Amino acid sequence: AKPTLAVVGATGAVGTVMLEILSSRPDVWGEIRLIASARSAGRRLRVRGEEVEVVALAPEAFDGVDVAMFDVPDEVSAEWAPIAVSRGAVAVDNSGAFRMDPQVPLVVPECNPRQVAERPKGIIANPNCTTLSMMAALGALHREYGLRELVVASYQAVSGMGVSGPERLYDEIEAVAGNRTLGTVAGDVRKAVPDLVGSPFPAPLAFNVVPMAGSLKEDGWFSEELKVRNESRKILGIPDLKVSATCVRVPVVTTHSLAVHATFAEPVTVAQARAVLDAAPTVVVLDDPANGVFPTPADVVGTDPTYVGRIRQALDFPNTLDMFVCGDNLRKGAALNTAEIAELVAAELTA
Ligand code: 2RA
Repeated sequence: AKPTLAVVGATGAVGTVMLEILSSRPDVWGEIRLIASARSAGRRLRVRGEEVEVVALAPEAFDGVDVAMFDVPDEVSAEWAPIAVSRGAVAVDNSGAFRMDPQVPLVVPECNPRQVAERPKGIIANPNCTTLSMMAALGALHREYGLRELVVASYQAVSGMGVSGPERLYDEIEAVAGNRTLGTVAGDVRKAVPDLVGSPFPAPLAFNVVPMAGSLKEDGWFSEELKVRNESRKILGIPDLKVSATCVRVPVVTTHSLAVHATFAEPVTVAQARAVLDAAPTVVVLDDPANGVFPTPADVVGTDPTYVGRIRQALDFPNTLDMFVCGDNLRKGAALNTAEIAELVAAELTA
């Protein structure tokens, strides 16, 4: 029989995209059970062309479930993924709760698919969308040239913060629309947007960029920046990879971008890098700037590949490439990668 899948957090930003993805991929699942907080229980959502009633998160909700995907806050995953496992499910978790646990694999199918089977806790973690948005491309280059150092600046979309991000950005843009003098005097945008109290952004994002993503940790680093470092090392299996990241929120609804400065053990030309990336099945090279060809979030949102453009050999750094990478943070950055991991587990369970 086909395995039973539970989607926990079915009504959230990633959960919504997950239902679209499950409706369009080859169908490996028997029952798909939708689980959410008690507040959302009873809602009916469409998946695979059928309406399915959302059930409340409870231990019994996992009975008979083979694979349970979690798209919920860290503390909810920390509590409930082990409960799902105790009821017999394999948990695929998209929160930060287990990513750095040495007994939990952190999987990107393009980089380390076999680690899906190494799950002593019955839990497999899905990376943070910022790291994940560049992993297919970096994994392919690492296999050929040996990645040694990674310096990135992110340009992160607001849907990475959940549904409150786009809601606030649309409100701010409505508030500033049509005012053709805004952005010319310090503080004018701050006055024009709705009160920041209650905003998910720490500063206005309309006509602005904000160099804060996630929460503030030690020594001035934000959690998103530390995730890029820790998770890149774990996924690529390079514990001593040198990484430095600056994560910035930009007024984009969906699709994260990264300016990547990557140093390799071996020399690598632009032509060689293009050939490697072209051969990577889930990477698309868009790199002909003379003809206006380069990736932008607005042009790739809603699609699955990792897009790479502006590939250059760094002028002053040996063995180093600079490039610009875009990936839909809700698809490959979250729901799609989780679905791909779950499908690897399903294949194993039905083998
Ligand atoms: C963000 N990477 O963009 C985070 C979401 N997990 O906020």
